[in-house]
Amino acid sequence: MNKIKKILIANRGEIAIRVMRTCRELDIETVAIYSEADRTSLHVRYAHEAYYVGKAPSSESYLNIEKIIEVAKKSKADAIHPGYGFLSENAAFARRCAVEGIIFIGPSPEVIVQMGDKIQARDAMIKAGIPVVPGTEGEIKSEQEALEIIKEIGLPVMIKASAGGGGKGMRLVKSEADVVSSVRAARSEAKAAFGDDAVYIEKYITSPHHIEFQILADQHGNTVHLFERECSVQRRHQKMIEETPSPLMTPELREEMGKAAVEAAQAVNYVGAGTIEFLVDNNLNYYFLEMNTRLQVEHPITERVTGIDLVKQQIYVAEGQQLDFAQEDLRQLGHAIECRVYAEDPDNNFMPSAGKVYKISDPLGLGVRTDGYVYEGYEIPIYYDPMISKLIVWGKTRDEAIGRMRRALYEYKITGVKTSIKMLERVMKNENFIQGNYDTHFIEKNQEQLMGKDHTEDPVDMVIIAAFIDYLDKLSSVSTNQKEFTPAQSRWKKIPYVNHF
Ligand code: MV4
Repeated sequence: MNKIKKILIANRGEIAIRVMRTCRELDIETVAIYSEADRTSLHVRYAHEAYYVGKAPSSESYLNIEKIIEVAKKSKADAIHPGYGFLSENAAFARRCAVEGIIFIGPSPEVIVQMGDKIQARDAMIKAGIPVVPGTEGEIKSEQEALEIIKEIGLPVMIKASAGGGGKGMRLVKSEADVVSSVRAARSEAKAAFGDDAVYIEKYITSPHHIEFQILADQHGNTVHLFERECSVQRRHQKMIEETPSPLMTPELREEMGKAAVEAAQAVNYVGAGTIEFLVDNNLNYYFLEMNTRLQVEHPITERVTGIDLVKQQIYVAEGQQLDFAQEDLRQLGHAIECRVYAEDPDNNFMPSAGKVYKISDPLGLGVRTDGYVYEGYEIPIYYDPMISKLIVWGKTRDEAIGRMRRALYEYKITGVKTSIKMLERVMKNENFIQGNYDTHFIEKNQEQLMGKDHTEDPVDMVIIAAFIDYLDKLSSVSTNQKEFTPAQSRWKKIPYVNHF
């Protein structure tokens, strides 16, 4: 067994810091890489060492395999953690690490290739007896074949690009007249986007839930699942909120889907942390959708209810250690919810809101975790993902978790850039969400309330904004002249100032 002493984190932002936090706990040295746009990023300051790898565009920095390998060798890192996005599901990178004798903290290049190709993934699951959405076996070779399949399974159907995933290169077909043109359009879109025009067809599942299972497998054949994450609150294939347990789940279904997830992983000899995505329909039928061969953005909710540090497990597995727990040792304790905070302007079609963060005040208190990376004075680069932090709360029950999330979102203050915090607060107050009555169409179905078009919050907002401006005034008087600072009586609340000290 090979103890890892130094890890290069081939990523930026919150996930780079998240990985380094565990490294520090394990007394593992950390190596950061950074682009031109990230010289002042927090992950650079958090690491033991940091190396410049190229210009701001990811293609020249965080995707620059040659440069990253060069830095790994120069810094004598034993392993590379790819985080999510960037090179995390790049088989060529995983292979290159192996060639250079560097441990890639993730699964084998072979399984990355296999699961990256959605037709291969689907076929592997059919062979393993895992339920998949009714549809084609293999790719469709002609428009004639497409029409035949549709006769069998019925309309509507989804045409999906084999090289796609996460909603890219998908087309919904509702009428027979559109089949031929949709197959052609999907093909040329896939060819342009991925250089691969293979497509397949699935029956369209109406209003499904997106429920995924976390799995963990070591190099010795032990595989466990760490239960589900409900990820149905999404807009345009971008997740906004995740929770575990899923409000839809029953103990029986959980056991069955958990078993299926473990079998799916074992069928492809999976090693490491991975996620099996399922669609679940209204009758609680479940279907394998995709497998993600990386650590996911939403992993903290699983960590919170199971008590397992997934990054630590990834490192142990990469070292060749055996999992030191079995399936029957694992429990889901209480309820966890994650809200993703994006630097986006909901009033301007969710355009990224780049710019300088003026004030940021993270929520604290019982059951609250934030995974972020921005600080006061930090300029959010335009080149990367607009997600600036994740707020994760825990409660003994779902109701307690929702109340705690509502409270934590209230405490979360970010000025200088627009964020999704307000909209997240509206979800926490949405009656359907509170009832657990939602699926993948939640955002569309609750558009009016979630966009604040009903104006019910406006008077409350005025008071809160005014109080916050008052607070900012006081802060600036602290920084400009310490001596003159006397806490003024609040202009907004008729409570006299009391000095408790
Ligand atoms: C589907 C589907 C309905 N039927 N496949 C979207 C992301 C990609 N991973 C697969 N997606 C879907 N595939 C069939 N056969 C509906 C979706 C879908 C969706 C899935 C999960 C979460 C949100 C979604 C929003 C719209 C559509």
